[in-house]
Amino acid sequence: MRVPVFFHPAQLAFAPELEWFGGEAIAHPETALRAESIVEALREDGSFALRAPERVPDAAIRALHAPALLALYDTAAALPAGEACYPAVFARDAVTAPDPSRLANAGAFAFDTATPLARETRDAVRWSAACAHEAALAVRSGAPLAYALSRPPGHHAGRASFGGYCYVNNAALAVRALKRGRRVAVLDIDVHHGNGTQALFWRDPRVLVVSVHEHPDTCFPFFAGHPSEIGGGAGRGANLNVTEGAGCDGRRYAELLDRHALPALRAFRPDVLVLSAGLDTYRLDPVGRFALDTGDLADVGERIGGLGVPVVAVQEGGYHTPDLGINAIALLDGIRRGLTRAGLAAE
Ligand code: SP5
Ligand code: ZN
Repeated sequence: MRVPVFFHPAQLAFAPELEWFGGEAIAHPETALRAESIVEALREDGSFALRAPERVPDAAIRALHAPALLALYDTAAALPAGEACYPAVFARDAVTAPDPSRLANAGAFAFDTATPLARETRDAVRWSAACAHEAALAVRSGAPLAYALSRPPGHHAGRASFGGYCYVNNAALAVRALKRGRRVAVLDIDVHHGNGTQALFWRDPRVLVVSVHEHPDTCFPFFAGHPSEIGGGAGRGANLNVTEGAGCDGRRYAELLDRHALPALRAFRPDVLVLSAGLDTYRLDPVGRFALDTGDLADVGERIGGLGVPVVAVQEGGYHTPDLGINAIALLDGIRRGLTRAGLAAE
């Protein structure tokens, strides 16, 4: 099977220049080059069918995110070329709702200073979301595996919040497109906790959210991702955070999957899995501090495919651009092998 892959060139138009974090400005790690290097590797490989997605219906995004957050992105789309808005004022205890037609209010929606808005942000984010939506539709129509080359990433974005380089929660959008009658589980293997996804399904017992990440005491996003966070209300027990310290290698990571993440996923008996496929667990990643190598990522993929459940893989982080292509292919090939071994005709 050639794995359907979704990507739209308009995702490349957004090119944040600087990351402003902790009083320092550095080159922004979330570059257009990330997607370009993955596209190039997938093209060369030949076992992937690359296509542009259809537009995602506005209603699908509006079902997930607050109107004011989306209005803020519309406001940013009117910025002059080359200008970026970095949230700088963070409303706390405001007595009025923030006005999203003013970019100075961006801080009322942002949870960090590293996630800028520019005129190209809204459209790039829409197409990034469209990839996830279309990959979900492909799996809904019977593909055992589909890959959304979503960029910008999404798993940090919540209902009314953006941050961590994320604006619209692509994986959550895929979940919603798959739901109707199906049991959907999310597995988030980005090195950072998927706080947006956790929050969006916090009270939902029908969507299991499992995230494996560096412990938030030492790693972004800091305010969420602790193992004590297990879901709320009817969703209590349908959220699982699996954490490890910096330096976690492939062997230890496999243990985390085998002992914690995979048993929880199996027990939930999902009909379909949405994989938040961050590649920033890689040993050379400039943002993450885990130590997986390319072979480990293939092994992680094989373990995930071994669940025997169709997979919608949605790209999240991963910033060591030179190796992103081989790492994405390693992960996807691993998933394909695992699915085949589990009896799903994926090869
Ligand atoms: C989707 C995703 O992986 N988002 C990660 C956001 C992490 N942002 C916090 C980064 C803090 C410091 N960045 C410095 C990296 C340069 N070496
Ligand atoms: Zn990450």
